[in-house]
Amino acid sequence: VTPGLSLPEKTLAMIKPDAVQSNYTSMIRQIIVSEGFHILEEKLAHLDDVAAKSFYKEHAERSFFPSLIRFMTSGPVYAMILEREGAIKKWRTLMGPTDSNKARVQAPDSIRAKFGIDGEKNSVHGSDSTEAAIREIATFFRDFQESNMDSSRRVHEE
Ligand code: RTP
Ligand code: MG
Repeated sequence: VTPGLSLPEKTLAMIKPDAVQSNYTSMIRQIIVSEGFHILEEKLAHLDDVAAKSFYKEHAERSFFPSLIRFMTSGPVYAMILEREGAIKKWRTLMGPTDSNKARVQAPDSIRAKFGIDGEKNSVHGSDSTEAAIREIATFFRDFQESNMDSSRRVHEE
């Protein structure tokens, strides 16, 4: 490992329907940029039932799943591909704990503390692994190739 050389990483960030509806998109976007993330792609989208169920399929058996799907299809979302060193973990830290009320106690500077409503309507989503980031980026940005995910691989392929 070369000291000081850190590879950029990509993650999928999404502003959820509660925050888009409340016109928080540009404020959240500004925080993301000021925290050193580059926004490579961004778009407004409206998930239908099939897309929302597929996106959160890991939670299909949970009691909150039907409510989560109703919420996630209730209005437009704003999806972004973020890039920076350690993007996956750093974006989840900036989001804060899942429950917005817990976030206001444990991480008052986090986005969920500032913009979330409760344990479901929590303003933002972030991929939780490299595999999830690849899958979730492909959900919103079909043209974005998997080979672009890892810049070290890209360098070797060129
Ligand atoms: P996300 O996937 O949206 O980034 O959130 P997360 O990793 O922090 O939380 P996760 O456990 O993956 O839950 C996904 C989303 O489901 C809703 N949820 N509701 N009512 C509840 O108990 C409950 N628990 C989770 C939230 O919208 C959460 O972000
Ligand atoms: Mg999650």
